[in-house]
Amino acid sequence: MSNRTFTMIKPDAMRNGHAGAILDKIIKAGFRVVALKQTKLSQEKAGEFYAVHKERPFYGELTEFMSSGAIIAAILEKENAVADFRTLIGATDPSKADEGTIRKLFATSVGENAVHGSDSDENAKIEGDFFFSGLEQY
Ligand code: 3AN
Repeated sequence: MSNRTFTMIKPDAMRNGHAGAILDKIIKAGFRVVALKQTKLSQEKAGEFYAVHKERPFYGELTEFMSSGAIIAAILEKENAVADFRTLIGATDPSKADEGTIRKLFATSVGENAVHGSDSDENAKIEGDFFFSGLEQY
């Protein structure tokens, strides 16, 4: 089991002014920031990041949305990071997310759902390395 996960604060949450509140919840939940940056994805880069969803009907919408504005990308560390972070953010569809979760509090729809969280240790490593060099991970 790895102790790291990867997250993005998505363009909807950035535009709606929720980035500070989301980072506060993450840190108060016991995650240590290993790496963090604000950036903006091109549609091509967003497509590369979400390549596993290439065949899904929402792929175009997803890559367009994810390249529509600034994001914050971060690597987070905590025991059982991947599973605990998925619990903290809640279900993909915010209307199905538990009370108090980040998506319940800050997401607007299944497409614009405020935050990304890695779904496995393997993907956490791939996704973190997509945004950060080894020197940037401490
Ligand atoms: P999660 O982000 O909870 O792991 P995935 O991996 O199923 O969910 O989906 C990746 C991203 O694709 C979601 N965060 C969401 O932005 C988008 N997405 C998923 N399902 C839909 C959908 N039915 N319509 C539009 N966008 C979707």
